[in-house]
Amino acid sequence: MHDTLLLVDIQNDFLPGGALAVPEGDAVVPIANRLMPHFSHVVASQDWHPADHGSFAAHHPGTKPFDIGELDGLEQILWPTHCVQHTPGASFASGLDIARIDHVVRKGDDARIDSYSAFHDNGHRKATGLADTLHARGSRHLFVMGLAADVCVKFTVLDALAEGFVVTLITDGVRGVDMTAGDTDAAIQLMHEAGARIGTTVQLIS
Ligand code: VGL
Ligand code: ZN
Repeated sequence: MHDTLLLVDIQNDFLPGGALAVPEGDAVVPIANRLMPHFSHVVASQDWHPADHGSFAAHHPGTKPFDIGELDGLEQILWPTHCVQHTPGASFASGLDIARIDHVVRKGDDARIDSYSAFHDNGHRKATGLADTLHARGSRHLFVMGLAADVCVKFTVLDALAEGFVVTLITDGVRGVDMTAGDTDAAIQLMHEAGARIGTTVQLIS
């Protein structure tokens, strides 16, 4: 058994057909299902925004999704309205075997604060509590996969390394938004340079 699998934002809105669809985002669902039985702990993050969340372009007159704007003094990519609390888009992907998830961390639930990382909001103002939960359980090695590689997975991995966890990025288990071509490859390179190990599903289950 491996230590802890961290599933980042595998939610309907990030799958094809969703409000903020990640190309091939649905490909990570069977990979997560295949991996979960091989881990002692499975933790999932969930992007969980109120309808009036300040990251939504709809709340910034004169802007459109993917423009750069501002939120509470921080530069903010303005996103399509996504992962609104209690809507189907915010639910875990329909095919995901959620019975195997033993802890869920919700983020982005304050309208004035966005949180890409599962550990901290973007301004590093407040911890989500995930690091404490994992430390309390004795988790030391996190295996990270999910969506989106170049947004929430990237910041989650960088924070996990900063929190002192050993981190393995499961490369076939991530897909990126690629707002600019090459963003996903650059994100994987950055995570690796920051100290993340690189692994694949086949390596982990054989
Ligand atoms: C995400 C953009 C906005 C993600 C969340 O899960 O990668 N991306 N909110
Ligand atoms: Zn979001």
